Amino acid sequence: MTAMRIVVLTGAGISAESGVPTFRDSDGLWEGHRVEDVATPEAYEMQPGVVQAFYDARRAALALVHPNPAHEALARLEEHLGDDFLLVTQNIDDLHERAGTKRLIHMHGELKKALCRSCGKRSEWLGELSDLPPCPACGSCELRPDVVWFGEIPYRMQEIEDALAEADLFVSIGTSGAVYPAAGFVQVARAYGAHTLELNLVPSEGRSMFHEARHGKAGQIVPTWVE
Ligand code: BV8
Repeated sequence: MTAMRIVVLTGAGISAESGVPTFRDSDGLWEGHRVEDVATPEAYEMQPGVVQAFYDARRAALALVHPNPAHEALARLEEHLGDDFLLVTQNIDDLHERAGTKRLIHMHGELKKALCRSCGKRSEWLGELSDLPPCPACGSCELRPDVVWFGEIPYRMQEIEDALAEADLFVSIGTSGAVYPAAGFVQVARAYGAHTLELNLVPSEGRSMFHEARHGKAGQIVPTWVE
């Protein structure tokens, strides 16, 4: 019997107990803006200051937070499973990396990275977006936050779809199931015969698509599930 192949999807709820605010628990508003209105290329063109402030505030807050037992339990699971484990996160924080996760796909990008619109290269960027430097790779002044906005194509979708097709188990943790294509992964995994499990504070919008669900705080139910 080959080992169980597991694909885990995480959303903002896994970082909530670390002190990273989720998108829709604070009735989906960030300083009066809906994330769908701020996290878009149009918003970045029309009101770059608002979008830069949105990301600068979140990047600054990263320095104050730490991985919680849910992030740590997933890193232990990967140690046990090795290549039979893949973690896909919608989150742009670095808490999974800091907990030790290696086999990780940031499908919506990373807060600590900048992307060059001219040469496509990524660079580490921890400063304020209002004073982005020239691109270290090509010298152009075309850097933008390396995040996937609404209307843009998530990263590494082919790798994700290939992993979902091979998975024996798909586990969704801390996501409202409000944003596609991530919210549709459970249906893909199910179609290929995987067992599907939701671990979330409350039933998500996609709850009915999962074979099984456990509800509670990720910091408690994820370590219990992993053990
Ligand atoms: C695309 C950017 C084409 C970085 C984000 C109409 C119908 C269907 C779809 C669409 C539509 N109109 C437009 C679309 C497509 C659109 C979309 O889905 N819109 C939604 C609003 C309807 N999607 C796109 O545009 C995507 N691109 O579709 O391209 C394509 C597709 C496939 C292949 C090729 C081309 C791009 C979407 C990416 C947008 N960028 N982020 C950033 O700023 O962070 S999305 C943003 O929302 C974050 O990434 C976040 O991860 C994501 C989802 O939110 P959640 O993580 O789920 O967080 P949320 O607050 O919602 O929920 C938290 C959950 O945790 C809750 O359930 C809560 O109960 C739980 N919780 C709280 N505390 C705890 C907890 N659980 C456990 N323990 C706790 N302590």
